[in-house]
Amino acid sequence: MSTIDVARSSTPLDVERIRRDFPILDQEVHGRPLVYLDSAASSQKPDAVIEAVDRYYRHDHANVHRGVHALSTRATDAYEEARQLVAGHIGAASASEVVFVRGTTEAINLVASSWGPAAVEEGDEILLTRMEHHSNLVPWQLLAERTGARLRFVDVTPEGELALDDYERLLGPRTRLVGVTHVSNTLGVVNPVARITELAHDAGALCLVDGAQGAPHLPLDVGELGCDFYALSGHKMCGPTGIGVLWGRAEILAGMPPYQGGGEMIASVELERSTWAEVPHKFEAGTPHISGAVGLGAAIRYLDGIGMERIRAHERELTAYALGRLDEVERVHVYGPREGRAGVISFQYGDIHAHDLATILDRRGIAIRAGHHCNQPLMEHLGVSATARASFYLYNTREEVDALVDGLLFASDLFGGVGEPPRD
Ligand code: C6P
Repeated sequence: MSTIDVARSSTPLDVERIRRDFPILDQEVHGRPLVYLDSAASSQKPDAVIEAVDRYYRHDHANVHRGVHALSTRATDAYEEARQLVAGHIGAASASEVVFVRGTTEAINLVASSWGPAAVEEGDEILLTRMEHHSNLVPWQLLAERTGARLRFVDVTPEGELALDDYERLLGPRTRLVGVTHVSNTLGVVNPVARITELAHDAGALCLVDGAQGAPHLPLDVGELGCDFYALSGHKMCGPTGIGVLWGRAEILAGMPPYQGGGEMIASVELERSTWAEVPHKFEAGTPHISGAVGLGAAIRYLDGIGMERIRAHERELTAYALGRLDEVERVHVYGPREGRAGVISFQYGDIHAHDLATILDRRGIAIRAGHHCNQPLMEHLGVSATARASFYLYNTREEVDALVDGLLFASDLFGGVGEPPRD
């Protein structure tokens, strides 16, 4: 890194400038300025992404890898350039390790459906954690039903971190795969996936990382993490919906059978049998989401232009500020650790139901999420059915955190005070 790069990487974000890149943020909701605190569900999109998709459809659209005409060549180039951008952004050894899918959910289903039946036998174990999103639970339940494999679950500590001692205890000679979220979408905890992978490999298992909440917010290098698969969703990192990535180590992807059959994924087809294209095309049956990939490429250019270290630093600072402000409000109970967390804060506010709270805040223009966050087993572990959740991204400000806190106090007044939060 040059001195200029070092200085740049530590320069705080000019958030007011960044906010001007996101046209949707400049609006009123129920007569108040929008305060968007739901980026963990889906992030907003900068002009650069909206314009890239618009430009693609206005000038370059045709099907990819099929035509020799100019538009098809341009569309193919744009699609494959997006793959290169993703590869560079996540530290992949080669763009051919980047498979375009619909999102994290499809990426994990791909691995469970393709790698799973070929690699997992009755009595083998898939080791997951109690903080996994349903997307990193249900595909493995389906695999376990098909194969007779056993699912095991690493515990979560009372502080909301992964219990690494429990992890080491559960890893064993029958463990075939460890599936872990990089960042919990409820607890906000950033899991030590490099260490988790190292231990998985020592036990002879592969490691799949659910990066839905990691990739948008953390500098990423899959080589450094050492994992075998990394799944991410474009729509949570400033890109369009319906596009995401499965990254896999080349030799593992090469050994996996296709996930879906159809055009584009074949080398040759006879009536009774076919041979497969090379990775990644083997896993991209049918016409792909070309404009989505183009938009994701633009999102990555945008994020890299700002710098993931700076985005992470901004979110750290904002999260610390938000935790401090929430501490000032009596009867707020925050889930997850104080330190080393991402910009996701799940909480209870007294005995106000999370859905009521989210509705009251919405009337003040504040968007938070309420519910189980597709984390039902974790909710059960926490002893609640739902939490309220505020989540931040590069465009959020301290003033928005203040608006959230004011909104909580308003809700308390509305109810004539709040009772004790449910205890975990
Ligand atoms: N979490 C949330 O509000 P998809 O839907 O495929 O883009 O992402 C699924 C997914 C997988 N893993 C984690 C850790 C996630 O947080 C998500 C999506 C959203 O928390 C919607 S439930």
